[in-house]
Amino acid sequence: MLISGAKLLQKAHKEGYAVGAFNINNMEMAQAIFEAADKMSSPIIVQASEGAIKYAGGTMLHAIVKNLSEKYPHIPVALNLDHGTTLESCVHAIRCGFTSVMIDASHHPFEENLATTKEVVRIAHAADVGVEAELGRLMGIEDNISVDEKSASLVDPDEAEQFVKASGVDYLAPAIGTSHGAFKFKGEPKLEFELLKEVKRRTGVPLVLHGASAIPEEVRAAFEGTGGDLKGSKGVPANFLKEAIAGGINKVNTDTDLRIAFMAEVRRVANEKPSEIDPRKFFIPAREAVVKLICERMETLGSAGRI
Ligand code: PH4
Ligand code: ZN
Repeated sequence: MLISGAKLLQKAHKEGYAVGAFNINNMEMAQAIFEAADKMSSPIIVQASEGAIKYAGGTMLHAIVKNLSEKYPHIPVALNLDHGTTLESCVHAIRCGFTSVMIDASHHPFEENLATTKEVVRIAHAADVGVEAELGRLMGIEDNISVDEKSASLVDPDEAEQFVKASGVDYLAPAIGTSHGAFKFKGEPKLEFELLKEVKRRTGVPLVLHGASAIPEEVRAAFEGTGGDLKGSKGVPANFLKEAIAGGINKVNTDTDLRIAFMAEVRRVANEKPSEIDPRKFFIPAREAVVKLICERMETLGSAGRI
């Protein structure tokens, strides 16, 4: 059932687990996410970025998710706009039928971020749509960055408390040292767990971890085994994900892991059968690899068996 992201995440927040928010650009990824949710009896968030909407269309992506939610009516699912950059982008997603929107105005000054987020909240709540906002900037914490640079990129708990109260946002993404993509850390992985706990204590809302792909060794090896190059890639280790959930994370954004798992299989088939021309011969094993990865991730997140 397609429900509001706020409702879905309130349950996770009360019961202390996290829901995986998996990105889609096409039908196969959406099918894999629902199939894994069905296998693991897990709620899910399916999300589409502005890039995904540009690629496939908001009404198309909504139609795919709506269709799958009718095929699997027992699965609670929210469809989220990931990193909406403007009010107009959020309104467009709401018009397309999304049940959650992220307004990412975190690169603007605090007051501007707050004013835009407030306006999105006003419109979204009237349509029973949940709202996510972000504070701080997503970037890995590297040993060689200055203290000033580091604190400028991380969430400030005072601001988080004030922001959540004043905006009425339903869930918040605090920057605690993660970044998007396959290259998250130069040295050892490091996240600011104490800061996370402080933000949770001060805001009392569900929190979101962006850039949460783990890049499991077997998935990276499968990709590199086909001649792919992910040298130096490093994700968020599974035990860090668990610690983050214990610290208050309830939504875990995962895109890169899905892309690597999917493309490793596409590459394998292309290598093994150079004359293969049927897209289904590539996409069926690719979809299965994504199902496997998501099932394992649902165990780590504690969302398995929560339906
Ligand atoms: N996201 C995914 C952003 C995808 O423009 P685009 O479609 O490439 O954007 O919000 C994440 O937080 C994913 O984190 P990950 O890279 O660690 O999977
Ligand atoms: Zn993100």
